[in-house]
Amino acid sequence: MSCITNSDLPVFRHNFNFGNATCDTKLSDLKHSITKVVCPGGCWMQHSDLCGTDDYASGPLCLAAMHAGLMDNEGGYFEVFKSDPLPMYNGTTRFGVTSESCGSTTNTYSFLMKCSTKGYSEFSVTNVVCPPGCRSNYVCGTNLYNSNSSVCAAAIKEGILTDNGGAVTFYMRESKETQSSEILRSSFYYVDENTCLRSCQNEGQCLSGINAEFCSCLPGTKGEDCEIDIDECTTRSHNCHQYATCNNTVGSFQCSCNANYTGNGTQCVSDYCTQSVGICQNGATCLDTEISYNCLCLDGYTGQHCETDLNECTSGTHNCHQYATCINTAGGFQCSCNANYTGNGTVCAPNFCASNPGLCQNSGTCVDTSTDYTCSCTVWYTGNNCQTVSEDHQLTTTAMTWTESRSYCQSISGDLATWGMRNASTRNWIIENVVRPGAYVHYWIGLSDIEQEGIWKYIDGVNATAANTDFADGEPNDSLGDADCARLQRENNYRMDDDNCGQNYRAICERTLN
Ligand SMILES: [Ca+2]
Ligand SMILES: [Ca+2]
Ligand SMILES: [Ca+2]
Ligand SMILES: [Ca+2]
Repeated sequence: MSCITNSDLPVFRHNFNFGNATCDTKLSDLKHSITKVVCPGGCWMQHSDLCGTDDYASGPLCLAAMHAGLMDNEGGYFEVFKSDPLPMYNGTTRFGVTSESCGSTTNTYSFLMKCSTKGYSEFSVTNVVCPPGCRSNYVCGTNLYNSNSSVCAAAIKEGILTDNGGAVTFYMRESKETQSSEILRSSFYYVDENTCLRSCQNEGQCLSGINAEFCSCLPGTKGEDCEIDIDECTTRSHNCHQYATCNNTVGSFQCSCNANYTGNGTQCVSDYCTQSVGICQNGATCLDTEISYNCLCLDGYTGQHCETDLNECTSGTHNCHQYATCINTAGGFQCSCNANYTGNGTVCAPNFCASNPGLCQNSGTCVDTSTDYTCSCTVWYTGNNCQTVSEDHQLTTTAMTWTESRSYCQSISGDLATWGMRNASTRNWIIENVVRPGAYVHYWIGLSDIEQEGIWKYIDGVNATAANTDFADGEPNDSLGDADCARLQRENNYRMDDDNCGQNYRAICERTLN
């Protein structure tokens, strides 16, 4: 008979305790070789499927105990043993309970210990009474016995029982190979009272048997002396977080959160932002996510890490005025009013006049408009910038003194006529085209002898001569002794004469040459 290895054994559930039965509990509900049972009262019934006498194949557990004489209908405590099946079972009536006959079945249940009863109990310490004649029953192991072994035959082999039978006590030894499961494999041994001397490693507990000592290993270790560390990391029996690294240690393991995560190893949360200061650029806010991080960019930046400046000028997100130029900057933009415009860039107003001194020529007045500018020209000039002469001479429309007339001519950016009077052909042109259409007799011009009597001088500083001045015959004659201002007087033609400056006449105003 080959020895069944420990790993072939059925699993043994630590903490499983069948202690409390009900009247409905069947013999076939028993999972283990030796079970301690407490039955309630009132389980008697007249008809049932109870089969067998002393050895039972099937039926209610508590009713079988009554048939076996272990308790009455008040209930009670007893042990029930599983052993090898019989060829057939006979029915009888005992203690008021009737059982049937039946053929062979998988297990035999008995309240009397059998030689084939296996050392397999849910209790760590179990007392049994072995019948005689168990020496040849199945045994696997030495000192420490596979739980498939006959508990009585093992006791005989151990030397604490003869083939005559008797009471023995055995101990379960649980082989705790894993931390994560309650499913444990089992074996049993017999104890002596001597001190346990075996050196168990890794804090394993020494168990003292009759002829040997054993190590009961802590979770995380295995082996005869608990010398083998279980690598929880490679056997995947660790509980490290998915973002943690498992590090095997002797007897245990450690979980440490991966880079950029923080926690105790079984719980790890993203911690990128704290551990990677500055990963979000340009003043961005870093936000941890479950597996990574996000950068919340300030306005004006874009990109995963906010590393890219947003070009507001090309993307059209700027607010520069139509008369401004957009200038992209890192993190923003600037608006600069174009040449000839002034303002803050988002509002720009025309500023042509101040930006361009002399824009309007010839004493023209510059006025900015909503879009550009206009020039308001003197009467002598025209054109967008007053650059073109429009006329050289103009008659006053009101008769005034010589001085008043001169003031008027000066008020329209001219003066009384001088240069136009000194050139004969020009003078004649003025007479034919400017003076005659006015059709008055007298017109003041810019010539007088106010500074020095008898010395006639134009108001632009040029002295009058016979060549440049066309006084009428016999003039000037200073009539009444106070004729100091010159005028044109119509006879056949217009010629010059002197007259009292206080007379009210019209006058010829003239464009002042630059
Ligand atoms: Ca380990
Ligand atoms: Ca920008
Ligand atoms: Ca005079
Ligand atoms: Ca005169």
